[in-house]
Amino acid sequence: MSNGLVNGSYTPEHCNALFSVAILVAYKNRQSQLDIFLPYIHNFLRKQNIHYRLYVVEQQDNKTFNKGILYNVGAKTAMEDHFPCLILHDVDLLPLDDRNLYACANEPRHMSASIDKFRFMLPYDSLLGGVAALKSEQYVAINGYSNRFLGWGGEDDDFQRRLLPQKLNTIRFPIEMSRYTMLAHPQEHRNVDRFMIMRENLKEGYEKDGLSTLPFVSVRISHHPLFTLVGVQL
Ligand code: BGN
Repeated sequence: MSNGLVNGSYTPEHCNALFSVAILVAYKNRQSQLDIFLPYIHNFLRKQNIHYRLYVVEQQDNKTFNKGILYNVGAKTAMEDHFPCLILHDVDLLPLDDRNLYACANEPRHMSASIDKFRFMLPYDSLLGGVAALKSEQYVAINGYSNRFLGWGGEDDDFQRRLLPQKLNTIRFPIEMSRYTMLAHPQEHRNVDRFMIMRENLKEGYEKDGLSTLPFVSVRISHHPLFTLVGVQL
């Protein structure tokens, strides 16, 4: 293909890429955002001279959105494809600074610290939601995402709390390099159970809920020029 993309995968032509990265977008029913996100992110990423593959992990049922299950399925798929680095990416966030390299560091990195919606300020220090990069081995070590959160809120904070027992810290690039714009959308319905689930998981330990306890879901992989579609039915 003339733009060098197959299945959402890109390899730079004129150099050997230093980084090999799987970008996972947990997605449900936001076609208008995906239509903006896909061309934008490919144009952004191809300037970075990295090898990457974009996976859209789509929840294809009428149940409430479960971002954690989608990320766990996406991470498994990317690891089967031997990607050592995962970038977990909201579909409504567009990076604004070319220096924000889409790659993994030694510690998990929160990439979207500065979003226009929050007036380019970090809302709270432990935030890891939005866009985050971590090594596949780190994702496995923290047992991935919780499978228990439905709808909006808390799942990313639960994910952040999983780092500490593994002696991992969140790192960030300087704030000016971490800028994003957020595509407008109506506020999602907040999950009223989120505080309870976070408390229970903290108390009971993260090995009981996550990648290792992923419930059975139907997964269907198909290939499109701009992305690999991982269709999931809960
Ligand atoms: C927080 C949400 C996150 C969300 C950020 C940014 C909760 C749990 C509270 C204990 N956390 O408030 O999920 O990513 O806002 O919007 O609701």
